[in-house]
Amino acid sequence: MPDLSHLDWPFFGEAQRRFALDLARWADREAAAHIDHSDVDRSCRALVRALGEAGWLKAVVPAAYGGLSDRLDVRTLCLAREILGWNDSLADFAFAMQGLGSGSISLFGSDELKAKYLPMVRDGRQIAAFALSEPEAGSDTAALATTATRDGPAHVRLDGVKTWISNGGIADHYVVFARSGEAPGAKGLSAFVVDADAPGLSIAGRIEVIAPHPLATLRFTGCRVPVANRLGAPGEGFKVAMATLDIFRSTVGAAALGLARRALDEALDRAATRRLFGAPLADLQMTQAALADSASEIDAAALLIYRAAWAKDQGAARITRESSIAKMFATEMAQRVIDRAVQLFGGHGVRVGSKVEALYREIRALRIYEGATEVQKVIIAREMLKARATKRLQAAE
Ligand code: COS
Repeated sequence: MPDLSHLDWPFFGEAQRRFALDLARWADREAAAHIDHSDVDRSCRALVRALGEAGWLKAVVPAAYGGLSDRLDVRTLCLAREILGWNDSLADFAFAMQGLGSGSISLFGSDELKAKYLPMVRDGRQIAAFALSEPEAGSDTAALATTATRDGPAHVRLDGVKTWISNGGIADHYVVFARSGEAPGAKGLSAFVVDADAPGLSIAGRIEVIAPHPLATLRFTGCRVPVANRLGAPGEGFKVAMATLDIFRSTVGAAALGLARRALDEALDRAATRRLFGAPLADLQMTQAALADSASEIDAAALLIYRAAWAKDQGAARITRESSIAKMFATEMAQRVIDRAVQLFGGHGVRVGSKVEALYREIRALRIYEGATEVQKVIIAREMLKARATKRLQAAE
């Protein structure tokens, strides 16, 4: 089990503490039985089903649809990803995608869409996905080119290509962002829920990555979607994407935190048990420095993540700056912590099949997806500059 002593921090209430402890025990007992890293499709299907049946996916939907709390509780989402990430990154992936692929529905969907999709997502009977990135629009969301054209009174036609879509190929629905043309750039996008079996939607290819998980390129060719499947108002798609990412970026930081904690646990075991120069590795001050640096950075990241999550749960309209800081710091920190752990393991650290070798591959994508570190820097700086400009304007009035 991971160290959960931070549950004593004042960020958490009794419900979150209980959820975290119960989930950690469940993951310890149950998760491994569903995971085979050489067959990620089957594993992810099995994990989603198991997480749903055990009730953990209640954390990704609001209470009105069988969830745990009235609004998505970001601290609970973060705790879940931290704990599952510590356990196995595929378990974290399966949980996280149910959240990201349904978060926009919870936040912006009509009552009908929520009633149709959220209970199935919660029970693990519907695999969810989020389709934003395109071959020519990854970091620059406002440049996306997939089009949504009106097709009769009640439908739109989607045409274009989406890529790097997690759960692509196994998802039952995709939340798709497309250019609906109300205005240029960010003001002319809309979001739609598209069922995986919609005519005109096909899997153009699967993508292999260094830490395998279901990932694909999707092609939309005259894919007909009911207008009623739109999330939010016409032209509001950019806001739908950003508001969803505001929540889930903190949770990416939490997953990185889980991977880092696991690396530190592995490093501590190694330092305490490996002997060299006639003494435990842990007696060398260079080892102690590595362990101390990792522990300090882990605590700092945890404080940033749960600060962002807590702020949203207290009712903050936006946590753009806080969640970007948390995501950037935690993912970069985890890469450093895992790298130190690999170093302490020596040759065993790069041996295929060792835990730290897997962590070394698994952490890398977290510094890129849901906004690369460089994008987070842009967002953080802009938020500060915007705040300064607003303050000056108010002072001048
Ligand atoms: N919540 C709600 N609204 C938001 C928002 C947020 N977090 N962020 C921006 N908006 C609003 C803005 O307020 C603005 O509306 P107004 O003009 O009415 O104020 C509008 O959306 C456009 O915002 P902005 O001018 O910042 O748009 P940009 O195109 O300049 O955005 C960034 C640039 C980098 C911020 C954006 O493209 C981004 O986050 N990119 C990364 C996307 C990503 O994570 N990709 C990975 C794929 S997902 S796995």
